[in-house]
Amino acid sequence: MSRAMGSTEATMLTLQEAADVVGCHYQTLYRRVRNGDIPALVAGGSYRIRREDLDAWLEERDQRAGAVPDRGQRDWPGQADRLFSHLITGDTDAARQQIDRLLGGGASVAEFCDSLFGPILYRIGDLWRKGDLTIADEHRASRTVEALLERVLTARPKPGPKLGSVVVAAPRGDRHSLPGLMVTVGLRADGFVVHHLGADLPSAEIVDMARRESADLVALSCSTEEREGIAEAIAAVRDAGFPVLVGGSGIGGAEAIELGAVRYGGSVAEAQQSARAIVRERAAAR
Ligand code: B12
Repeated sequence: MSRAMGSTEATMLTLQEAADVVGCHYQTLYRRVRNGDIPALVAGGSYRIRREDLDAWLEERDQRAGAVPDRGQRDWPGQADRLFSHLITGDTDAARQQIDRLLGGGASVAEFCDSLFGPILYRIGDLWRKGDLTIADEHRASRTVEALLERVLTARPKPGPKLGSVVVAAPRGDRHSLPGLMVTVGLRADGFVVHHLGADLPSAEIVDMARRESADLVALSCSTEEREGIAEAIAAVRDAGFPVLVGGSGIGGAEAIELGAVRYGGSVAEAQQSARAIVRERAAAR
């Protein structure tokens, strides 16, 4: 595995830049340097870390923690099998350690959602439907996924100017908040300010929040076959002048567009692409 990038080999990083690469807090990285774990130089009164020293330390750390292959070569089905069993046995420590190793290996927020948490929740849903898992099993696993998502988000901050403001919700009658949370985490990691309203939200509340926060778009998640809530929410948000991005396992692209959405996305990666495109299109139209 190779994390070192040829063009950045001679790059000197500040502690904050190095913390961003590692995906940890500044203070954590500072402690590593003070302990002598990561080699650093002092320049102009502050620490500087050579990118190649940081890469070497990361590689060594990953090997100690259990090999995590590079992006693109990662065995997501194998990772999903492992995390599934931690979630089903309630082993939250093992789940957290697995996530931390993947974070150290550079996995993106979209990969976590689309290749790991999403497929596991689908599997849990199927087993639950067949009666092989209880509601309590599902609730425990869902709650752990929520906590792991927070962990992933904290480790992937996106400093700098914000791309825009988004309101995310599941409409009235839809109690699935997790898909919206995944989209929220994905968009925040991409640099959006996101106002996540959770599930079962009346349309008027969604519109009101979009107005108060001068949203650039509203992202609605739909996980059920029930159509009243989503149809009403799309119409209300669109009539109030906000572009609507729709996604989720309960609805397809053609139907979402027919109901008035400007775009549809089937994954967190597509949510990120679509949100960026909507913001660009709005800026160009002004
Ligand atoms: C957890 C869960 C619950 C939890 C929700 C907890 C929570 N905090 O969210 C609770 C217990 C509340 C629940 C309740 C019910 N549930 Co439920 N639930 C699930 C389960 C297991 C996981 C949902 C989830 O988080 N999936 C993972 C996400 C990440 O996948 P996703 O939604 O496809 O999202 C991905 C993409 O679609 C995309 N995306 C999602 N949203 C958006 C939005 C935008 C804008 C974009 C661009 C992209 C995008 O990104 C995501 C990441 O890749 C699913 C199983 C499944 N197949 O999903 C059933 C499931 C959704 N539930 C189902 C059912 C039937 C119910 C109940 C009716 C059961 C009952 N008899 O009471 C109730 C009530 C539903 C209601 N009125 O809302 C069915 C829905 C069938 C259908 N099409 O109608 C499913 C599919 C289970 C099944 N196999 O039958 N559920």
